[in-house]
Amino acid sequence: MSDLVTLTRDGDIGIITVDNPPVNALSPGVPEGIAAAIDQVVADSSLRAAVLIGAGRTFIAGADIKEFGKITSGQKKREIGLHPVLFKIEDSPKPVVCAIHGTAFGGGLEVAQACHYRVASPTAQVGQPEVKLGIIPGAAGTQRLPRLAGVAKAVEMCAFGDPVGAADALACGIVDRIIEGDLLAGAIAFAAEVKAPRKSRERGSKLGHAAANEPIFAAAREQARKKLRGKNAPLRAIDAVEAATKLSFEEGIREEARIFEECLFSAESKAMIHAFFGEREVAKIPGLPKETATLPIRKAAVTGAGTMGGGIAMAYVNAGIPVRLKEVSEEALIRGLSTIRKNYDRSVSSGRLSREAAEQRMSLITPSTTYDGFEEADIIVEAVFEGMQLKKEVFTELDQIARPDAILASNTSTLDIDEIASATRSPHRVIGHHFFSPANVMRLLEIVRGKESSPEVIATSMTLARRLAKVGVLVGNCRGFVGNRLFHPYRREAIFLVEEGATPRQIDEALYDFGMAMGPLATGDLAGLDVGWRIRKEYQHLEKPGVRRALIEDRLCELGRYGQKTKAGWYKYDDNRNRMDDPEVDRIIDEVREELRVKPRAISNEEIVDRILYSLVNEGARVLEEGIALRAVDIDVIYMTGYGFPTHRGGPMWYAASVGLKRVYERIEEFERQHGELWTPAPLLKRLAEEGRGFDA
Ligand code: T1G
Ligand code: NAD
Repeated sequence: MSDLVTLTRDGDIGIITVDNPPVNALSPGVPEGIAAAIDQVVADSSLRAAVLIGAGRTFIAGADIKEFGKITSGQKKREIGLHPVLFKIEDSPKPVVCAIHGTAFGGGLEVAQACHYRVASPTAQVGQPEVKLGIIPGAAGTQRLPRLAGVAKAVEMCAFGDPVGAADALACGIVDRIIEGDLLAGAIAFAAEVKAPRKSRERGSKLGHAAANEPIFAAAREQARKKLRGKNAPLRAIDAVEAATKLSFEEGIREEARIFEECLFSAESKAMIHAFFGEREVAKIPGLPKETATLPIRKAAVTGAGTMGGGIAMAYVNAGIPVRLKEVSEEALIRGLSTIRKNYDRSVSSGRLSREAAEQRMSLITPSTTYDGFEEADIIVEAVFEGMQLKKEVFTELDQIARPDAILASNTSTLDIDEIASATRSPHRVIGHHFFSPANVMRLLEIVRGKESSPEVIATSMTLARRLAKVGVLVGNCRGFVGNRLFHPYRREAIFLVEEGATPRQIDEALYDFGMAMGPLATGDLAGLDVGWRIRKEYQHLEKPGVRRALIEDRLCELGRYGQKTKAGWYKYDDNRNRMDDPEVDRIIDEVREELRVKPRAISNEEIVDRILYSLVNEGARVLEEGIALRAVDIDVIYMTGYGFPTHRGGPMWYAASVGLKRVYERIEEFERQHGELWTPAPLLKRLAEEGRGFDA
């Protein structure tokens, strides 16, 4: 037996413990260890049953995802998988009880399903999240789960991949008992009670019949196409569960294996596995030791309760951290609070939150028009209008009021963090915390280090991001940091393409079809076109004379068309924020084209996607070169968690590498010949294209 799996005993019950930190993944040696332990239990006449449990913080969290890359790159042959050990467990003549705490995910839940009984701690979660990696369950999860939990539940779990809590798992038949208190003791007691094994694969009563199942599969496919647009694995997972209702168990697992293999070698899966590890990689900061001290964050304060300030306050109280929320006037405060209230009411009415929880969170917000109580805060986040002078005034005030060890964070989208910090006596505690709209929803937190930001303030910010259920990405200080700096050429090219002949709807639909959550122009309307307009005016003096500038959006703002907040921007909006084409915009576009003496031309969607994405990638190569972004994967994570870039495309830099940097470089050179110096290729991109390498390789 490997040292990853041990067998001990309690009376006549064998205890099989999987101990493969950090998450007991089914790495090489673990399945073999479990199989050996089962053999020993079966052979040992003094043992009448066994309990399978995980050591540490969780049960088995799935197959070892790191092994997949080795298989798809041909480094390692795909073995026969988990089936032999699962059959060994299921065919054991002695009952095997699985004890679940933490997470039983993917292959972990499939191992649990092969056990004869499952007990769980009240906080345990079970799930088949494989589709979040662009694959489907590959160890009979799509075959045993419908037999245990019914077809509808199995489809929901396998196609959407979200975890299920212990109580729900008990209700639908996945778990047989919830164990309060000591899980191992409860599992041993349960094992002592059960008389005989019970094979999940032979429990066909919940498989239903074709007529009843048809509408379940149809509804799931429709929902998957809508909610997981562009992703193939969810649809294939539904196919596999459907196979379970039509084929024998043996035929079903063969069909599942065929689909699994097809998905595993797909670009979608490689991109989503890149995204999975990427979200973990960005938390590792070269040169910032793991043991760097972090400051306790028990109380927070926010200045400005506008679009962002309100959402930031919600992010804090959602994490249980009380917030003081300051505005300039009662009127502005009431406006900010009512937006927060509306957001919570929406969560309650959609069932995502209980009324009680909503009230509890609202009670953690202390509204104010003064800085009273700010001296108690461990962190103060500034979210006032985007203007350097105002920000510096506010930071000078905060520097006077705040406790000397409190962190001062700015939510600026573009402004120089070092200049803001220069308005204080303690720049070491100033840092950028750039949330994304809506701040209580978007997962990204771009953490902008100033040249004086201390290691403790950086480490605290990275840890705090996790606590706020955000993905913290550390970036350097420059105009627009990483996200918005790359977003600038991304949106600029979109507007140029309109000036040259495309319509706003064509632009947005081309990027939407590519997989973006929303097109670049509609996104502008959502965030507020005035934010970008203020920034362009703030930096006008830095613009290189003679270099082409996008005009239409400034024209829209000059007419007060700020987007959704004014019900008119690139589109017009009804009270329910439904987007409609606006002939007034067409008139403005024609007017600008005339001024520019541009004869509109037909533009292909391929050119639209290439120009808009490659302008971003080119700028991405520059921020990498400058060290503003630590790794290309950081840029990918920023765009997938903050800008609606599709995870099945892996992020802009991964996407470019999957197209081939040589091809991307040649296309950019082409655009440079057509459109001039705005398309000068980044030296890094040129070098990597010539060397035939990827970004982080
Ligand atoms: N394989 C390899 N490494 C893993 C891993 C896995 N399954 N899960 C986590 N890690 C690493 C992770 O990269 C990080 O490493 C460390 O563990 C801690 O993770 C046959 C084919 C379990 C909820 O999709 O959802 O089974 O950065 O920071 O926030 O059908 O990890 O420290 O070096 O995320 O407490 C299906 C994936 C696999 C679950 C814990 N299973 N994991 O969250 O810690 S496919 C999954 C998670 C499969 C079968 C198929 C989470 C977690 P490092 P962490 P956490
Ligand atoms: P907003 O106009 O919606 O809100 C700004 C609020 O600040 C207003 O309610 C105003 O009354 C208040 N305010 C102004 N001066 C103040 C002061 N001295 N003390 C307290 N409150 C004051 O703007 P917003 O969109 O929330 O942007 C706020 C900041 O967040 C800006 O720096 C912006 O660049 C940044 N940001 C915006 C977005 C976005 O999508 N809107 C995204 C990320 C970052």
